[in-house]
Amino acid sequence: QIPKTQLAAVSDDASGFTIKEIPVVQPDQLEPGRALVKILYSGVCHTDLHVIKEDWPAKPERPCIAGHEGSGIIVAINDPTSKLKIGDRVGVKWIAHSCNQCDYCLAGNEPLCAEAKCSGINAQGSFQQYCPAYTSQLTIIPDNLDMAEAAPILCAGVTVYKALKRSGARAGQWVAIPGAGGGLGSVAIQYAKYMGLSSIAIDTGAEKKALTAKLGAAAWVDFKEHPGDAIVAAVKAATPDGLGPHAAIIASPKPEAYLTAMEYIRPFGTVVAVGLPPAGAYVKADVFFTVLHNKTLTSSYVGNRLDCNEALAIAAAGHVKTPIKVVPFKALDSVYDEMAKGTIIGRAVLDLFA
Ligand code: 8ID
Ligand code: ZN
Repeated sequence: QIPKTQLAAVSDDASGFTIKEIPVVQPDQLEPGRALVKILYSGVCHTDLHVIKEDWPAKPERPCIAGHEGSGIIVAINDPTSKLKIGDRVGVKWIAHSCNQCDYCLAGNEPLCAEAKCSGINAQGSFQQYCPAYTSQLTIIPDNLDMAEAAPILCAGVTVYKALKRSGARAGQWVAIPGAGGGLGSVAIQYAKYMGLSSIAIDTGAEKKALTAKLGAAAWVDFKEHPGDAIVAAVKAATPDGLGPHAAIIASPKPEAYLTAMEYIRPFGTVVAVGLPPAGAYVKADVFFTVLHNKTLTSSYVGNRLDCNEALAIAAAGHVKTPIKVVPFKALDSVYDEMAKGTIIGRAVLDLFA
């Protein structure tokens, strides 16, 4: 029942992509260590847009098939050493492969593995109906989690969950989330709440304000109403003692969010860099006050396999529900357009067979 051809979003250059018919890797053609995953749903992450547009120093190998929030079913496998089997519900993530033997992998830092492969960069991603995935990084999706809802957890969910852990913020404390109305931000609010944190949603527009309030944000700051440095006072004022949040998870794809965060976090606070604006973006930190106020700048890059399992389990238990809009595969172009304009509320998820 595995077809010979499939639809895939293939990008030949930075101008875009086309959805076209390409061959399906047949079971007897699968390389060792691979499984063929029938992709049912794939979230569209802003990373996919950065990748095909070549925003970053890391450029994709062409032709590239992006997509890294793919949920699907294993329909063939060539890996006798793996416990995975045909019929398993699995997720295709940003980290598509890691060696699992180097020091980074052994310590649970697979994203830093020198041999890591990334979906859309040097591995095929989930914007295709049948993905020849590496078994090394396939993630099992819990039975009781809806496949469309599971998709965004595979990147947005695990990334913000890990970033919140790396912030060191504890129950009772405050966290600012620039980008709160987007894919990463809308789940960050919910993981933060689950971890006992109060969040300050930073984004723009009435719809995102309403969404972030519904998802449990304790406060709202519209970045367009407080341009430039004016946002510093507004974010500090959103905390009960006026000192500012204990942490900030930067989930914005634009560089502006990196210019004020080190200033609005409270003394001893931590900024976690997550959003990845195009090359040439910098974090602004005044040296004197960074030292005198003992502030920390750190970063977080997706998460490891255990982080992802935890993020999925928290969602499966009902604590996190990504605000998704499921659209047909052929809508990918308009999703990218809206994403570039910043008008997507939450996360768009493609139905690969609609
Ligand atoms: O591992 C990582 N570090 C990782 C993992 C996954 C994604 C990093 N990312 C990066 C993406 O590459 C992208 O740069 O995180 C960024 C956010 O991805 P996303 O959540 O998928 O983007 P989105 O759904 O488009 O949401 C972005 C939101 O940011 C708001 C927009 O209004 C939108 O709601 N925003 C913008 I544009 N400028 C802002 C600003 N100055 C802002 N919010 C606050 N302040
Ligand atoms: Zn992503």
